[in-house]
Amino acid sequence: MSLLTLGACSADTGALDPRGPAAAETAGHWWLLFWLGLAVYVAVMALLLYAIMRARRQEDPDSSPPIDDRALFTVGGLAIPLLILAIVLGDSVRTGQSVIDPPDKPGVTIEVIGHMFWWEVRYPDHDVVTANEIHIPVGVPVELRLTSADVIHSFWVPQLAGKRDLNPGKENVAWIQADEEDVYWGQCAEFCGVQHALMGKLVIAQPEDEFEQWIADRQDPASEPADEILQAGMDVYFQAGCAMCHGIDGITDPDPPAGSPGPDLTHIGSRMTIASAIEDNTYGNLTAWIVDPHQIKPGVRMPPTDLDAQELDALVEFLLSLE
Ligand code: HEC
Ligand SMILES: [Cu+2]
Repeated sequence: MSLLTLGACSADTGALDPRGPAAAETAGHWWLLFWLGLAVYVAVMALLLYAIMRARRQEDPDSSPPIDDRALFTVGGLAIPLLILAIVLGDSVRTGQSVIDPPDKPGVTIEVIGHMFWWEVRYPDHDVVTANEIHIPVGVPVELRLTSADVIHSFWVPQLAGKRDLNPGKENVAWIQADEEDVYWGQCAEFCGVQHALMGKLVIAQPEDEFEQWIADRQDPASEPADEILQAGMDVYFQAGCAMCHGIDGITDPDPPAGSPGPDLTHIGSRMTIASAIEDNTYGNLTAWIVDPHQIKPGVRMPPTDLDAQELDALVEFLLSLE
């Protein structure tokens, strides 16, 4: 597995380095809990120290003036904890509300369908299908419609928003917004099987015009390969059974419907990563993946292949030509 892809993201990918409104609210709540917890800890430790010193200083502890038990109980045991709990409850209700509703009308709607162990990504208003790399325009709320094709998964891009489950047969709606252009790393956050830990994704936040261009490029179907090697690669693609699980718009017909077994490969050549964002999309990685994906993600739902070097080369060239 290569961590090179993570190099493309910002160094800190955690929830405490928020880059969107929902994540900022959540981080704010986290800091409130942290500072309150720290204050209570320091106060309790100070009292403990005070008690120890006081007992040591006196030869006969019973001679010291009695502590006013009632005041200690009402203030320290009741009033202060109630106040702290009220603050925490109030802020957690407020945070909960603000992460549920987007600040504005969503700019784009994206359907995300969880699979063992990758993410199907569809832009229903634009007729675009892709996988694992979710492009969004920067600065606008993006509506996510989340479902699953098999077991429960959970959508989590820590710098943009909290987690939200993808359930089979029931749609959950969530929203994300990125305030800065960047590539944000995400992970499946609900244990879904052997390769759960390698079920990553990238959210690529781009300026509006670049995003529109990306969408427009993705709407073009692939065209029949012109050159001989690519043509041979396409033949291998069909002979090796890849088309049973993977659609290539314009080449495999009919295009597989939502929930199909493998990621759409119409524009695989232009993706940065493969295998749900865990490897860079290079000739070498792609070749190794096709030879035996189980070397990279044991238990993955794609079979190994038995192609000779020439067939493999043509197949990989063909896939990389699909931009
Ligand atoms: C039985 C169904 C099935 C068959 C047949 C199959 N694949 Fe896959 N393929 C998958 C699944 C499932 C994944 C997603 C794996 C993951 O990341 O968990 C995948 C992933 C891939 C990816 C990475 C895509 C991405 O965006 O991450 C490529 C490329 C790929 N397959 C190419 C091929 C080729 C070429 C063949 C034919 C030699 C083939 N596959 C045959 C199911 C299949
Ligand atoms: Cu998962």
